[in-house]
Amino acid sequence: MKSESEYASEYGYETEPDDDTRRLLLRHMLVARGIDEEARRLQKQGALDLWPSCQGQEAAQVGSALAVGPDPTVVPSYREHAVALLRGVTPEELFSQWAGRTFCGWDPYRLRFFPYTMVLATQTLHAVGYSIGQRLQGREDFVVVYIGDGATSEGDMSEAMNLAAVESASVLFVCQNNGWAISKPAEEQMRTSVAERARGFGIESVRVPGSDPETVFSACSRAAAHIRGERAPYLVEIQVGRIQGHTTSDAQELYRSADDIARTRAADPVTAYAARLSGLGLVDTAWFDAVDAEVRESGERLTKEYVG
Ligand SMILES: Cc1ncc(C[n+]2csc(CCOP(=O)(O)OP(=O)(O)O)c2C)c(N)n1
Ligand SMILES: [Mg+2]
Repeated sequence: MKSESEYASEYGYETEPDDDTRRLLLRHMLVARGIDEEARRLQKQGALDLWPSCQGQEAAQVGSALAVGPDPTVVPSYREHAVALLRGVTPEELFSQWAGRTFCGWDPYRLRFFPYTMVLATQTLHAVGYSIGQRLQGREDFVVVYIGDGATSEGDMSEAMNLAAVESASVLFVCQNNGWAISKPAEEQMRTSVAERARGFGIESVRVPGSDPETVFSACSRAAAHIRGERAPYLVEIQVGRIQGHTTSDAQELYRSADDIARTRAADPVTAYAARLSGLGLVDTAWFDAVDAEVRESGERLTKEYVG
């Protein structure tokens, strides 16, 4: 069997991001953070019904989405706003669902980004079925499905992993383990890592920290090369921190220690990566100002639309 790096070179994958990709990683992380903040503000003003923040999970989402590129179909859960924006969903399209204006908001066929699902883990079966269907139609690209740690406790996830393994479906499972299912800590939900559980089903897997987008990018690039080379599923478990509560209506300080929340905020992947690329001289003040201006313009547009 070939090594993952052999697959990577055969399929033209970069497993280490170059400098342009590094800037792109940071840019998408900053945009996602800015749009997330705008959504939280609008929800507090009653313009959105609910908002599950992705703050703290930007490195995991942007690193994985950039690594797999634009071709695979992405099947999200409900918190993958950074992936949505990267795939070309506009902030307006993204917010319209959370304002109750539409069931989806974007064109899932054109963007190859499925509608969000609120029913935990159902999307894993949709993803495996879609992948098998694609293969039957002679279309071979793979499917990326996102899932949270808590949702892996649903039977659907076990069925999906087993089906993917026996059918050798080209599916990349990306589990963002933020340590919480609303107020239930992950360590009270499982005795092994999600990555280890996947191996029990016969799926190759890896567990990586989600604090650095480059680590995630490399892991997912290798996973993508493996899936394309072996025509078999793969699971990447990414350990992330949840900076905000479960949604805007959750008061996490009621069940989470102040120390734990402070530690997660201090390890913010967006500020850490911004500092790192600045330190390397890859971005400067003018670069940050341009990204800020773009985010501010979107924010003003959205405020005008929703608040007037
Ligand atoms: C089938 C089902 N059961 C319960 C819920 C209620 N619920 C919504 S989110 C959630 C926790 C999910 O946690 P996790 O999968 O870790 O995702 P996270 O919100 O942390 O990203 C629960 C129990 C649901 N939406 N669907
Ligand atoms: Mg969780």
